Amino acid sequence: APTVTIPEQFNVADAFLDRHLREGRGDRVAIHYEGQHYTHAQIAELANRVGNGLLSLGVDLEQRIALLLLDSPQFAAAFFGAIKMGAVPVPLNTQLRPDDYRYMLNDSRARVLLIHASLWQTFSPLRPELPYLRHVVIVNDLEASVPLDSTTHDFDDWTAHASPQLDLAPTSKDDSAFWLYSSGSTGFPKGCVHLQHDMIYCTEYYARSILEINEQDIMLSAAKLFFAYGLGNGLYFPFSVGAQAIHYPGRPLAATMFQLIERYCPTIFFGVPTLYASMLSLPDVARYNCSSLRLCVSAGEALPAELQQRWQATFNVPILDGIGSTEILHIFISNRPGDIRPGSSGKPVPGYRALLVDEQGHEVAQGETGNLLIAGDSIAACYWNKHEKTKATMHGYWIQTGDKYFQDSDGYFWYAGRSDDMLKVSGQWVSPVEIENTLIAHPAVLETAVVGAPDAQGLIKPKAFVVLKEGLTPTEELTEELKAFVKERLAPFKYPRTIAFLPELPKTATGKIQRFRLRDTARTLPDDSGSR
Ligand code: 3UK
Repeated sequence: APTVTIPEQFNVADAFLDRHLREGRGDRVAIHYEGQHYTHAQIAELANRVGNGLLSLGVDLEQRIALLLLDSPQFAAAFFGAIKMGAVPVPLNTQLRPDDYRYMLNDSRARVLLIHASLWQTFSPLRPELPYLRHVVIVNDLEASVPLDSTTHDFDDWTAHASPQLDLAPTSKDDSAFWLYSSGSTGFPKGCVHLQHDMIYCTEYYARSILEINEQDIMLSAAKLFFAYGLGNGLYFPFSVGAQAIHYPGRPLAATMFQLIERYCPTIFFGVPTLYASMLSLPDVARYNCSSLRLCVSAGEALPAELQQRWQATFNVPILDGIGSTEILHIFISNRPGDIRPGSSGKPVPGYRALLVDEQGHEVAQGETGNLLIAGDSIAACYWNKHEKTKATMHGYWIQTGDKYFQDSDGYFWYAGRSDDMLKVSGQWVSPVEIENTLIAHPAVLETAVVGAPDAQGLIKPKAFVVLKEGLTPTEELTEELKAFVKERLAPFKYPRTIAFLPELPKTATGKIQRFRLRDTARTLPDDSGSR
């Protein structure tokens, strides 16, 4: 395994931008985007302009810059340009609701927001409720034609008026570099504070050691750049070696992914299990030409063995399943090319230590299931302004992942569920409690409990058990109405895919809902069972 030594004074933007210019890679393509391409020199210059633009707005070291951007060259330039001038970019999930944005913008106290025009409608009513936000910069304003003023700027004008030359801010290797928000089962999302050295660590130990990325690679990530997974795949992995990324601003649908693969010939494709399943279920799937791919990667939730085997048999390219987290930044246990155990997460990535412990913190015997702790130097420094959650999760060198695992006799790690109630749905966190709190607001609902239920492919989807108020009977229309009710109020990926009506919920003597009994019910009974 490589050893990574990083100098005390260090700004990671140098490693990802200026180094390629010094080493003669400036004219190589960095990003393919909607039929255009941008070289490493062009992105480095645009990043400098963004950095100078931020300086001109009065942004200082350590101040947060929120990004509500689609995958694009502007995202790349904004992220690296902010880091280069010493500010701290905070990419936000573009699929969330105004309440989520109000919280994250005020919690981070972002001074500037860079937002894509297509998201303006969602954001603009919030602006009076954001006391820390001073400026908004709109990418693609032609689309929204937002009236500009002294605090509302158009990205193209703003960068055109900024100098293309920018000095690196003299940050240390342990300064904050960027944050990513991660949601939990209850309470607000937590800002994971990542440091200047974290991306280098993931690049050296995972991307170089396991994927063997190099400047010949062309990377396509279905996972968006605002996820920790996508940020590595589509941004700092390719920029760490002067390789190429394909950025796609739209929804990562199965057929679209195949079109992008055939059009741009990527060498590595990154997806989540739900996407691989829907790609494989397209009619006549073997007709798609995937011969450019040397590797595929899956993360976000466990990849069922059957999917990995069917993909390998269809396209003759392996999928490497690996587990990562927003806190640890990227993948820390992974299968390897030529060493895949289908259904498992593989073995610890060099640079990371894994430990399985019981509730008392003692290491479990080989083969026993335990709570997974990880040590490694890409772990977030803390959750921003959440001291209790930080202490409960991060213990010195070790972090509690919240996952249960066991190790087989050959050393492969097998996922065995969460220790909280959180669900991973299509690679995104869904909180059952949040869905329950939404459903209970519907006038027909007396009580509800949401659990994860596996679909035909073995992938988990949220399922709601609902007790209706006196005198109401379950109907097909009501089922659809309840789904729509949740969809309107929460981010669209959070709605319950199935709803089962029960006369009452199973409870303990003290009145606590017995979720484990509902989970078993979800596993053994068909979807429409349980109607009274
Ligand atoms: C679950 C997995 C089984 C697990 C992520 C790659 O998913 C990422 O980050 P998140 O913060 O979620 C972390 C949690 O998701 N999980 C992720 N991958 C797997 N479970 N098998 C897997 N392969 O519960 C973990 O704690 O959204 C993935 C790279 C960077 C990431 N941040």
